[in-house]
Amino acid sequence: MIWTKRSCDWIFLRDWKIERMNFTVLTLFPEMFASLMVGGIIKRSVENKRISIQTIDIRDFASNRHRTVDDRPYGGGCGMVMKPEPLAGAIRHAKGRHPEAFTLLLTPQGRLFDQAVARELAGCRGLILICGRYEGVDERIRQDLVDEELSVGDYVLTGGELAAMVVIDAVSRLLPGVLGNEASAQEESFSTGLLEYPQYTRPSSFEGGQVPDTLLSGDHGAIRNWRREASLIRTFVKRPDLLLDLPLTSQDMRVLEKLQQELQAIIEKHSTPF
Ligand code: 4GY
Repeated sequence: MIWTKRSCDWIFLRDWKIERMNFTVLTLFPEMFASLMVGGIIKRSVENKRISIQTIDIRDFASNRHRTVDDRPYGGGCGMVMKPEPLAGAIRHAKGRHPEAFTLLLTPQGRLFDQAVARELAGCRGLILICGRYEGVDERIRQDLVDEELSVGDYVLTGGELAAMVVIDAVSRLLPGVLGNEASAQEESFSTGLLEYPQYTRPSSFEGGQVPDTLLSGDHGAIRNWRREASLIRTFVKRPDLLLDLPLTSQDMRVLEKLQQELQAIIEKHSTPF
């Protein structure tokens, strides 16, 4: 077991034996994934063997001498569709190497990817990420060879590659040993659902902007309260939808009730005709 000291509590992290998470990406543009190795936490995690990222070029599974991977859509219409045979070959190859992996197709039609989905996927033994191009992939591929379709947002990209990188990045930082500070992913899960509180570093005065006194006070209890309240109010102002299905503490409720009373007083003052 790994135990870590956070504030005054010992927190259980997870089993000592940390296994590596494998991401296998199926793409027509494997070179795009080299960007993950330019620097930062993902590069370090690959080097430290916490994760591995393998790319498979779908074109390597094309059979004709032109290495064709696309074809015209049945029924007509503009654009091209990804042929099923090369994709099926590539997916079966990936599954053969990682039989325990979960297979995802990146598409705007998929389930919306969020932090909860990232946490779910971080529990998988491995992920196979299929990146489409052109107008999409032959329907029979999703039916037969894909476990789940996933969307990183309601917009259309030119291919699934950037979406796959979003998934790799967000899932990786939840894996044990990936973030430098072991407690940070854990810490986050305590405040799940709220937006982050404002962060400051030195100097305490910058171009007329002051760091809030509480943060300079050294009073850790007061700092914790300030941050929770700042997160709560920030979430209320920027993303009130997030507050609807969140476990709020009684102290959170007091903050919101005070806010409600103040708003009520303002509204009443301005709506009194006399
Ligand atoms: N949004 N979330 C997305 C996307 C591009 C044509 C199929 C998204 O995940 N993927 O926009 N993908 C399309 C491009 C083929 C994928």
